[in-house]
Amino acid sequence: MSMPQAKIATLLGEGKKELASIKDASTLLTWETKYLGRKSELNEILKGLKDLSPEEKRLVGPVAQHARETLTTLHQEAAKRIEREGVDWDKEWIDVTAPGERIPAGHLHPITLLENEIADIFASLGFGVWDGPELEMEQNNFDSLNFPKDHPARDMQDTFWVKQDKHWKHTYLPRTHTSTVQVRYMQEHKPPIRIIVPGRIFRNEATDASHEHTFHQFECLMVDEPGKVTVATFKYIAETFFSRFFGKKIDIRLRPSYFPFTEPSFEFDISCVLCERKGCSVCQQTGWLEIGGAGMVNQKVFESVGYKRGAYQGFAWGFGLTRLAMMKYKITDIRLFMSGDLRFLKQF
Ligand code: FA5
Repeated sequence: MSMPQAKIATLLGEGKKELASIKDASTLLTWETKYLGRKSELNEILKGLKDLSPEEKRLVGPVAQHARETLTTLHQEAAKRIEREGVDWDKEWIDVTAPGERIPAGHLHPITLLENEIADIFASLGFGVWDGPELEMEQNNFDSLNFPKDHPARDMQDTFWVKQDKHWKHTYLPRTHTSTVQVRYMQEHKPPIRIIVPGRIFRNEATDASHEHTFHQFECLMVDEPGKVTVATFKYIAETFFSRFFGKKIDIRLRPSYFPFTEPSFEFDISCVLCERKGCSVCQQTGWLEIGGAGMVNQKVFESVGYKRGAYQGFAWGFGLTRLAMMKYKITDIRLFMSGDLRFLKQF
């Protein structure tokens, strides 16, 4: 046997023998450098093949290659063995019966939860949910709802006016109530109508514990032929809704009021959910809580959406959804809802 073949056979034999007794990764690395590394004897032989005669090359080449492949395979097997043996099974056990770790996930905002709850109650009374844009035409927010041109609600105290673009055909504003959607809906649909409209609205107001500039309202509109939807229908629907919402019998009280888009108009109160009309600090000892405005839709509004005067009759009502949330969850500062404070939001 010529020199290189003998050397290769020795390397193969010694390599195998040493490998069998290696028990840790760093010794394995030293072994790899010695037998398979760039400066290893085997590599030197492989590099030297080019200087051999064709005859020698034919004899030595395959033997050297084979030795390299064999040592490489043995090295891989040893690496796996060492990894396996290196695991401390006493520490590395898994309790497959342990409960999983909860992945942090977001959830719906308390106002959205309430909107869904309210929509469910109204759905059971035959009402559908409708929506409208938050940036609205002055026409739909005021004119079609019979607000006079000089009505104080249009001035800077109540309305956020946005910078107008000269290409806009209409004057736009962030809507100041959800009653805009009454107009939009009736422009596109003929009675019978039974809809509710939850939505965000904007008012240029100084804020305090019970006033926000951005808050949620809730509109309800029911229209049909004359005589089918009356104030009594409104009272029944309102009482049924609030009793289901608060999970106890709630009474409704109407007080005369004024809204340009309803005639007659009323403010409505519900019996105090905390003291049941005995009088407490929340209802300021009156036994009643102010909750919203309502009335029979003004015939001028019907005319503005293209209905014939006298052809239909119905009621509309709107209430502060955020205020309702405060009552339901006993929250004393309205500003918490829009604060984005996770300590508050995580409680829902
Ligand atoms: C309206 O906005 C009428 N569009 C309601 C209506 C609809 C009347 C249909 C008749 C027919 P008002 O401005 O009163 O009305 O607001 C309604 C409710 O929104 C109030 O009762 C109150 O609960 C709530 N609200 C008003 N201003 C604020 C505020 N700054 N912060 C929080 N809630 C408010």
